[in-house]
Amino acid sequence: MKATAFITGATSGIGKATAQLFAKNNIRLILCGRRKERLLALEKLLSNQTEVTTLQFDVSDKEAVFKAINSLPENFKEIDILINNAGNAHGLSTIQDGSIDDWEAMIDSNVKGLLYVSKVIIPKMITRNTGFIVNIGSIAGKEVYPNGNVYCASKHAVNALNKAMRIDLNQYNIRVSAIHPGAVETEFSDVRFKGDTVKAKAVYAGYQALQATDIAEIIYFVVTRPYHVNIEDLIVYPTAQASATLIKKEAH
Ligand code: NDP
Ligand code: 8X3
Repeated sequence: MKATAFITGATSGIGKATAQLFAKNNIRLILCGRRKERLLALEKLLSNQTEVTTLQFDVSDKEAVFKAINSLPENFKEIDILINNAGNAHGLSTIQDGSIDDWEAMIDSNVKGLLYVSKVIIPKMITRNTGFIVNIGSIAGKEVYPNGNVYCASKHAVNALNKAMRIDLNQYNIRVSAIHPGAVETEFSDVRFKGDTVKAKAVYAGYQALQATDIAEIIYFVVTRPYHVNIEDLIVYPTAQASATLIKKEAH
């Protein structure tokens, strides 16, 4: 039977690459994000491979999340796979210098947004006694690095919620997995550095960073294991990376 996947943060990076790979493999898609034009362009691109619908909402807007998901057309209501991917870092500062607006943006999207989306979709999975939730964490959810404070805290929360979901949903045959990437070359650093492209580019200079497609392939592998197999937690680094803060870079 054809599976249906709900992907948050599908307009860019890891979410977009996952949507493209899922479409190629005939998975029905619900694509979410705030940028409507990108959603529509992706829908157009992938519609010749699979059925696609889009939902434009901000994950941190509780009412918008509930309204959007409850408005899904009948043929998209049975969600088999939820990819909780939407999120970003905002800023890179010491705790004493950090911006409260940045802190709130990270907690509201990376933690509360993930919870809101899950809160709507999990009951539907429970009713059907089946489902798969993939939470996109980060190495920042396993380690804390200088100036990463609140982003790291938000991803530590994702790590905890991933474990909590697996425990609480165990009795309903719902699989729960987390993937924790190291450095992936996406729009992530453009957002973190608020459009400062010099700083953003420097993050990925001097080594081969992971690409969004690398993570998409791993997500696809995880969700296509036989039903009795649950890959519960994966850290994925570029080869040049050995910890959150240690990346072997060539001089350039
Ligand atoms: P991108 O910036 O390329 O993509 C982020 C996606 O999240 C976009 O589609 C964006 O869509 C969506 N998004 C962000 N905030 C919101 C919001 N408030 N409401 C709805 N959608 C939102 O970054 P990545 O692809 O790299 O990031 C994807 C996930 O991977 C994030 O959770 C990130 O923390 C995590 N990650 C990234 C790593 C990296 O090095 N790149 C490493 C480890 C984890 P839109 O703007 O259209 O709303
Ligand atoms: C993104 C990777 O190391 O910048 O989550 O936190 S890192």
